[in-house]
Amino acid sequence: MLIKKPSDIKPSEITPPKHYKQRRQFIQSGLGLAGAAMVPGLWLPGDAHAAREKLKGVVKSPLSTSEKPTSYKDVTSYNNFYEFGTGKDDPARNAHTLVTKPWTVKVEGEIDKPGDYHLEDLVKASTLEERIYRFRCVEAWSMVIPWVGISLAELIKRFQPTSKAKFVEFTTLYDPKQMPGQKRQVLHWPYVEALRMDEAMNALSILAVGLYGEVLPNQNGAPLRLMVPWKYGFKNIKSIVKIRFTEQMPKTTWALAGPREYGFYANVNPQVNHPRWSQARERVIGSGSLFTRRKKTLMFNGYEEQVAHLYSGMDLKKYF
Ligand SMILES: Nc1nc2c(c(=O)[nH]1)N[C@H]1C(S)=C(S)[C@@H](COP(=O)(O)O)O[C@H]1N2
Ligand SMILES: [Mo]
Repeated sequence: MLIKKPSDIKPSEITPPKHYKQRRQFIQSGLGLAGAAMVPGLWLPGDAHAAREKLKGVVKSPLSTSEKPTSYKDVTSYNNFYEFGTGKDDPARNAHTLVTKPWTVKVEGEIDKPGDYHLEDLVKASTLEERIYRFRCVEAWSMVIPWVGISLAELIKRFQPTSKAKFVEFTTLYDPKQMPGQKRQVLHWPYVEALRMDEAMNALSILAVGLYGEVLPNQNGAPLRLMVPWKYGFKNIKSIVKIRFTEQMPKTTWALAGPREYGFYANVNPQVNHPRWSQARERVIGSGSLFTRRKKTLMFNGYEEQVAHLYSGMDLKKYF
C-alpha cells in the first residue's frame, strides 16, 4: 500500500481552518496517551482497553435515542470481531495486538479526490458527535451504544464522488500478525462491507472513532468503524483501512460466506427470518441477572422514519 508521508499532505486540502485547530487537540491528546500505553505496568494482561483516552470537543446529536445505554463493560467485552477469534470474549482478550496509531485510510474509485489520508486529518476536519444508537446483531441480541463519530455523508462529500459512484465499499486491515484470527479461514479476509450510496449519505450513517466519550477500544473496531444503526451488526465493519467508490454492487464478506443467510442490505426486519432462526425478538444484553429481557425487534431497528424511504418499492423479502 502506498502511504503518503505526513509532509506530503496539505491539511488545507481537506480541512476547514476552524475545525483544524479544534481537532489538533484530539491528536495531541492521542499521541500523549499512545506513549503511556508503552509504559510497562500500565498494561494489564488480557486487557485490550488499557490506556483509555477521552475525546475532546464532542457535541451531542439530536439523533440519539433516549434509551439507557448498555454498560461500558458489556459493550467492550461481548463482541464480534473474528479477526481476533470467534468467541464473544476473544476480542477483548486478544485485540491488544492491533496497532492503531498511526492509521492511514486509502480512498479510491469513482471520486475526484482519491488519496491516502491520515485518520487524524479526516477526523479533525469533521465534527465529533455523540450518537446513542440502538444496535441489533443478526444473532438476535441487542445493545444501546453511545458512539462518538463523524458524519459519513460529510466525509464522502469531501472526496467528491463522480456520477458513477453508486456504492461505497469498506475494507478492514489485513495483517495476520496483528490479527491472528486471519490465520484461520473462517471468513474470506480481509473483511469487506458496503452500502448503496444513498444509504451511506443518510444522516444516521457515521464512522465511529469512540464510545462512551473515549477513543474506541480495539475490540470495538479501533480506530475507525462503520455504524449504520438500522442494519444488522455485521454491516458495521471495524478497523477500516480502505474506502472505495464503485459503480457495481461490491461483494461483501457475509453475503459471500452465506448468500442464503446474509444479504447485501441486511436491514433489521422482524418480518424476514434468518433461515435458521426468528428475527422477531431480541435478547437485550445486560438487562438482568436472573433472566435476560427479550423485546420485540422493530422494523429498521426503530429507525423506520429516517430510512424507510430508501427502500420504497423494493421487495424486502427478496432484498434482505
Ligand atoms: N472487521 C470486522 N468487522 C466486524 C465484525 C468482524 O468480525 N470483523 N463483526 C461484525 C458483527 S457480526 C457485529 S455484531 C459487530 C459487533 O460490534 P461490537 O463488537 O462493537 O459490538 O461488528 C461487525 N463488524
Ligand atoms: Mo453480528
